[in-house]
Amino acid sequence: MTTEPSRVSLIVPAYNEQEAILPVIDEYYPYVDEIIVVDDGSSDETYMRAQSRADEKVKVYKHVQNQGKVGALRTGVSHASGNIIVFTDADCTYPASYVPEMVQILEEHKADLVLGARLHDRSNIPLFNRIGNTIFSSLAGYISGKMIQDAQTGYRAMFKDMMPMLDVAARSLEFETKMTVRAAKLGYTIVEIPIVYRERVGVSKLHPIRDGIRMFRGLISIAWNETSPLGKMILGPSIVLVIIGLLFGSYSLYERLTTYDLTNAYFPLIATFSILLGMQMFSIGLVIDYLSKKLDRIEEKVMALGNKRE
Ligand SMILES: Nc1nc2c(ncn2[C@@H]2O[C@H](COP(=O)(O)OP(=O)(O)OP(=O)(O)O)[C@@H](O)[C@H]2O)c(=O)[nH]1
Ligand SMILES: [Mg+2]
Repeated sequence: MTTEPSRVSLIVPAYNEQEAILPVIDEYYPYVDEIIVVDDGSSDETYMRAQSRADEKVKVYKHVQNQGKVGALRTGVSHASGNIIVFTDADCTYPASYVPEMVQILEEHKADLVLGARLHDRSNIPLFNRIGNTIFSSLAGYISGKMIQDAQTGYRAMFKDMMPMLDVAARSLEFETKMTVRAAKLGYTIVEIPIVYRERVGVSKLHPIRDGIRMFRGLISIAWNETSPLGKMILGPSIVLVIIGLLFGSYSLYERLTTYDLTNAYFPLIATFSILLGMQMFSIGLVIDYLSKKLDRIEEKVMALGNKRE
């Protein structure tokens, strides 16, 4: 893709992170070519403290009003001059020492998206978040058909020109999960490198329930939006069939348990038939969706090769 020498821009969204922002800047300083801190309308000293480190390498921007993490990341990317961008949190959780490995993987074109997967020292992720992380990563893996161990990590690297393809509609912390699933569904290569996750400095901005619900809704919407039209034509009716089967089935079961009788002897039959047919169609839909995505990717690659030759 790119032959120019790499220039690495680090994007650091920061919302009320006065305790952690300077250690984060200092830790990443030797590893990157540019650090872009985006203060997201903090009410503490985050901006002032970050500004005290501003130089030709460290650039600090400010949102007058809080826009959420995604807004801060987008502002950061829009100011980035590097061809490679790395996202990290402003809370000292992600060690900077993994940047060279992430960059190398991108430069060698072994991945389109590199994730710092929090697989070591998971005790530093609060228990509730750890459970959520496991559930959402498995769901993300299932939806995208790829094995993903940490879909939510905020530590990630990509070529800047990938950003339009991987930017997803999101307001908050569901952004990362949606981006990972989108990348996987579109057939981009994701490489996860296991990282140590340190204990957070300062107060967490994560609301497990609110952000969990958003993440779940985000996954459902991305699962549907990124499904090919042909896949949707088969998956849509198959889901309806399973729901119809479940309704007939539960009605019959309820009747059998309460009145010890069945008003309609065909209901259990309809239930079994609908569920089985629905599940068969669902599997076919998944296979068709996978194949059409693969064909799209091959077409994209052939077109890119053709453009290069011209
Ligand atoms: N949640 C949140 N984070 C923001 C916002 N704006 C910027 N951020 C930054 O986004 C990063 C992610 O927030 P965290 O609180 O670390 O969320 P997390 O990493 O999922 O949870 P922890 O494990 O507690 O760190 C931090 O660097 C925040 O300072 C915002 O409006 N809301
Ligand atoms: Mg964090």
